[in-house]
Amino acid sequence: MWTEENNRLKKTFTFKNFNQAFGFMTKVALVAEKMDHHPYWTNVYNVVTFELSTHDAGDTVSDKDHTLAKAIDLLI
Ligand code: HBI
Repeated sequence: MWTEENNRLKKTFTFKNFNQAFGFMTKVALVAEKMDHHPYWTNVYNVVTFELSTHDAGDTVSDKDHTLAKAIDLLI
């Protein structure tokens, strides 16, 4: 579930292994580039964590973040 805190839209995804996690990240990267909206994210082995915000909107959560969050969920 995406949660909003400290002007960030956050969610953590856990995969079976690094290959699964990185394959997911590759798909997210292509979507993000198409949207010209890029996530702050971290990856450690099988865990990918997003903290979405919009610099251009004063570093707060905007409609673009919610749209990207929905697109990310569709990749699972
Ligand atoms: N990605 N998350 C995020 N927030 C932005 O404001 C943003 C972005 N990607 C590209 C982008 N803005 C462009 O409009 C330029 O500011 C680089």
